[in-house]
Amino acid sequence: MPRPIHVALIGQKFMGRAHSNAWHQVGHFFDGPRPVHLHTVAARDQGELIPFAKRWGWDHCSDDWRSLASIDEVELVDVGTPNHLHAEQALTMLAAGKHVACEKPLAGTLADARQMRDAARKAKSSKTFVWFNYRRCPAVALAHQLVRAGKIGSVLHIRAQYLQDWGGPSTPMSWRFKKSLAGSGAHGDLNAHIVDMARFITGDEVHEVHGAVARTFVKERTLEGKRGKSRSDVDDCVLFVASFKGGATASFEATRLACGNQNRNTIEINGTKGSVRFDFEDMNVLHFIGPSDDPRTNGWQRIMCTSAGNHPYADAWWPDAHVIGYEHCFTNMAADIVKVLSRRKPLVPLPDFEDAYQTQRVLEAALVSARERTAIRLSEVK
Ligand code: NAI
Ligand code: SOE
Repeated sequence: MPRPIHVALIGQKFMGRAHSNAWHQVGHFFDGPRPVHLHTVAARDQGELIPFAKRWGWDHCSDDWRSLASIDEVELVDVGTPNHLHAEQALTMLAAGKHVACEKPLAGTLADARQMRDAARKAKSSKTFVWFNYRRCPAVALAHQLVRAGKIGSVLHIRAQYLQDWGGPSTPMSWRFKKSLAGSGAHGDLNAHIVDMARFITGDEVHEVHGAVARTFVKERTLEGKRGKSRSDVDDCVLFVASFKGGATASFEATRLACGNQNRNTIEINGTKGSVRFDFEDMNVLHFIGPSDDPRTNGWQRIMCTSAGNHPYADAWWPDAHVIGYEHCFTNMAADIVKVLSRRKPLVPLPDFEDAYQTQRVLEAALVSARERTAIRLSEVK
């Protein structure tokens, strides 16, 4: 019987549930090289911890996340807390010799992200992972495979948008609207995902941000429990245009105020021979157009990415067109993490701290570009 991977988790709300589900389900759906054991969950609210641990199958719980560092059995610590905590928690766990899987964005600030990248470089026996979960939508993983195999030729244009609409004035204050806790608003939250997807699918890196605009439309928000108001000091939207080293032009837009768009994470990539297009709100589908011999039938193909043997991760799930959802991408990622911790290759590349640091540099370049109303070369962002 292979040695189990004992996992500990910090955070027990939105991502706490998504990650608990992934660690719980991975052994049910994937023939992983090692089983996963849900060892300990840590978070702030002691009252909620015991019922949470029981519900999701964690053996232990703690209101002191630092205590995880001294549990010898624990091999991997999974960080699902607000952005300002990522650096301290990851650094502590790396120093204790743990592997770390951290939520995105890597950190709230470039300085924190750099520290995390440096610590990961030093901790040679530890692996790091960042939960850019959309890489593991089968359609996005397929786009990566097709583009890397040259099926659309050389990449010319990347057009990515992440549009949400939950951030109106009636949404109360939370850590997501505080710069000191989140780092930025829609930008770090949503542009982080689409910058990662663009880099992942094309394999190319941003060379320059040519211009950017950031806006905060809702400047103060009601405190939970209606105890007055507090200033919202993050962006509600950030748009920027960029070019990649290979020459492609790119546009990115993230907003929390695009009425009618609830989780519209979309990317279209046009190459010299074809294009791919993905929309998370129809996440099982990849649109593809490639060269055709017959102009009469030339047009976009709508590919249902659920066919075992043909589409990434499809073997683990259901028969053709028995579609999967949001949570499955986290389980797909957990399966790849288990592979890497067993010295096997993930199905498609996993982002580590080094990789997520490159995304963070792009985010920083866009923020500086918006603030200074100027173009920023990535080589200027260290
Ligand atoms: P949340 O507010 O729902 O949960 C945060 C959790 O952190 C809570 O359990 C809270 O108790 C815990 N926490 C806060 N301060 C703490 C402290 N000092 N010590 C220990 N625990 C503490 O936040 P959510 O939505 O789960 O976001 C967490 C992270 O996940 C963020 O970095 C966010 O950007 C990322 N995220 C990623 C998503 C993805 O698609 N990959 C989706 C949603 C969030
Ligand atoms: C909220 O905007 C949020 O939960 C983000 O934090 C996630 O990263 C995104 O995937 C979904 O929306």
